[in-house]
Amino acid sequence: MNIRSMIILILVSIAPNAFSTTIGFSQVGSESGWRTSFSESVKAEAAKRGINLKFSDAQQKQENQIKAVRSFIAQGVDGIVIAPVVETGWKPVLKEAKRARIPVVIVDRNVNVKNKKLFLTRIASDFSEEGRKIARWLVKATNEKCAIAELQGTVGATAAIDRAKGFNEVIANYPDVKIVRSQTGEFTRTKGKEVMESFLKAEQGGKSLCAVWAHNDEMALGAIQAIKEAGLKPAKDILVVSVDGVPDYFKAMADGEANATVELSPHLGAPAFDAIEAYLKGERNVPKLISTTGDLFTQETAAKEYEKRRTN
Ligand code: GZL
Repeated sequence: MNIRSMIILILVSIAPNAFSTTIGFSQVGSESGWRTSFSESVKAEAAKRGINLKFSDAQQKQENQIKAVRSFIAQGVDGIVIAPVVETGWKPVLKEAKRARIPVVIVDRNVNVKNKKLFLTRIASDFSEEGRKIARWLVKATNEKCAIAELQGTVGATAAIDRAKGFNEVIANYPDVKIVRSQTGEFTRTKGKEVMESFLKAEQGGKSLCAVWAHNDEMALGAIQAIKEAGLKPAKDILVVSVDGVPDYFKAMADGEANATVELSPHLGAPAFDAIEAYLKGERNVPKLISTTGDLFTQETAAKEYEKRRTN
């Protein structure tokens, strides 16, 4: 081994991070099982690639995300990944990253900026298509007649906006399929249960409800609890449909307490890191959207699918 290789070897052993790619990741929080899986998947992928990952949990607050991104810029990271909590308010900090010549990848929810050059690409599911898929299943399952209670996701979040858009686009063709109650459950189980309790009270103890449509499994699992505590059978007296495909929800479907979900892949780290690594190697033709839309799952295959996904 020559002197130069020995010096590099010694330097890498003393300061390994100095030679690996450093990426800052601003994550929304840990509000749902899906979000936790997403964070774990990104951290595992970074470790597999030897990426020095700086992870920031914003606890669902955009101001924390913006602070984290500014800190990544100040540290001179090689790339930034943002999972934006809401769509608006991103232009200033994205311009700062652009000025610092740091590539930014948006994952999952979107940012509402006119200048698409402010980020490298976005890796996400087509949330509207998720809404359309679940609406088509519900219309068929109820012979085109259903009074629906809707648990919306976080106000201003792309997933909430677009899932509602897709769902409503389909049910608009069926006059007897209607949303009769709608409120945000903030994508959490606790709030989902609380809001479902209020819906049940307002709808003759749930007797006038045909289904609950939750923008994510976490809220649906809270709604299932509320339906059971009201003395009704979830997935029978009141159908339960949702999005995410987390293991707990597959278990609920296998137990006959939920009806359907559209799976949302939490594995967004690999395509995000691919895009940044390609950019750092000089690639400039990264597509503006890399789509990861999932399939619809129902009770028929839930037990088998749960076995594949359960962690313990
Ligand atoms: C959708 C994502 C949503 C999940 C929820 O891609 O933004 O955020 O559906 C999570 O579980 O809170």
